[in-house]
Amino acid sequence: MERTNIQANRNNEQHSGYKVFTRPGENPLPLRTYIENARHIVILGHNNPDGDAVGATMAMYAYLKSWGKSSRVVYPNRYAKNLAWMDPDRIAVNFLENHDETAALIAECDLLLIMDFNRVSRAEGLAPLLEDKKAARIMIDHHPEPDKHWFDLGFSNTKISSTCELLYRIFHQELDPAFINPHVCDCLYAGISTDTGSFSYSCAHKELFTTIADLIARGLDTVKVHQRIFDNFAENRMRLLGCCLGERLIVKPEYQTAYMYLTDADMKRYNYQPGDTEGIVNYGLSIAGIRFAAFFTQKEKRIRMSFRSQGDIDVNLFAKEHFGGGGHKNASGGHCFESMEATIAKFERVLPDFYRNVISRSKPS
Ligand SMILES: [Mn+2]
Repeated sequence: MERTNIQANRNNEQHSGYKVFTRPGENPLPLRTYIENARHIVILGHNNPDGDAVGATMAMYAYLKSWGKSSRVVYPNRYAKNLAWMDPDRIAVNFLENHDETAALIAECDLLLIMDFNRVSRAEGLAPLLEDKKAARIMIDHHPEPDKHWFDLGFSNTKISSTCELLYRIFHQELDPAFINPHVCDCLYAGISTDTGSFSYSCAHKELFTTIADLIARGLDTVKVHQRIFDNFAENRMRLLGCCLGERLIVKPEYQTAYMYLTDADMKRYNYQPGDTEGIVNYGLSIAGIRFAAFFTQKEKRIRMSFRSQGDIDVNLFAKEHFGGGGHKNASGGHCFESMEATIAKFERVLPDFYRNVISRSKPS
C-alpha cells in the first residue's frame, strides 16, 4: 500500500488523520526516533484491559518485534481469557499479580507507549510508578480530553472507532507499514470489532472499511478473530448473561432506557471471571424503542457502571456529571461507592432530567 501524505493527515481529527500534541513550547522528536533510540520499551494498556487495549498493545508489541525491536507489555490487572490468543509469547505482565516484575520493568524502561487511555489515573495501582520522569511518555488514544501536560508526545483522534484504528494510521504515517504482519492485523481487528460492538456503533466512516480491506490484504482472518473473541465463552458466562437478561433487567419505556445489574452474589454464583461482563451493557439497546442502556456490577464496596447510547445522546457527559467517570459520547463508564440499592436509586433519580434534557431532545437515529 502506498504511503499516505503525512502533512495532509496530521493535525486533522477527521477519520483519515489524528492530532499530534506536545507540551507547550517543546519540540518533540518524531515517534520513529523515540523508538529507534529506546533501549527498554514498555507498552502499557489500561486497567481492566478490553479488546481495544489488548489489541493495540499486542499489535504494537508484534509490530516492534517484526521491526527487530524488543519490548514488554504491562497492564494494571489481568486481561480476559478470550483475549489471550493475542499474546502468544505470553509477554504481558500485570501489576496486580506480579508487583515486583512490573515495577522493575517500569523502573528500567526509557520509553513508555501508552495505549487506549489518556490520563495516568486509569493505570490504577500502577500510576505512582509512572511518575518517575526517566522514561519518555507517548500516548496513542481515542478518548476525549487527554492530559496533555503529562505526555511528551500524543496522538489523538476522538472520532475514530478505536485505538487500534488510530494505531493502523500511525504505522502508515509515522512509521513503516512494511512491519504490519498477519498477527498485527488480527490484533488490530480485535480492537476495532470489540470497540464498535461488532460494527454497531462508532464505525460509520468509509476509512474504517478501507483499513479493514487493507488488513485483509495483509493477512487478517476476520472469521478466526470473531470466533476467538465472541464464540469462546465458558458455559458459566452464558448463564451469567442469562441471569442478567432474565432476572436483572429493568426496562423504563417512558425514558427510552433499560438497565441491568449484577450483585456480588450473582457473580459468585456464576463463577465470574475477568471479562465475563464485557459487552453485556449493549443488550439493553437491542430492545425496540430503547436508546439509553446502563449496566451496574458490584465489586466489593464499589459499583462499576457502564453506559451506552444511540445517536447524539451524550453518555460521556452523563457519566462525568453524575458518576465520576467519562469515556465517549456513545460509550462511557463511571462508578459509585454506595450499595447496589443506593446506586440504582441515584440512577433512577437523575434519569427523568436526563430524559427531559437530553434523550427526548436528541435526533432518533
Ligand atoms: Mn478503545
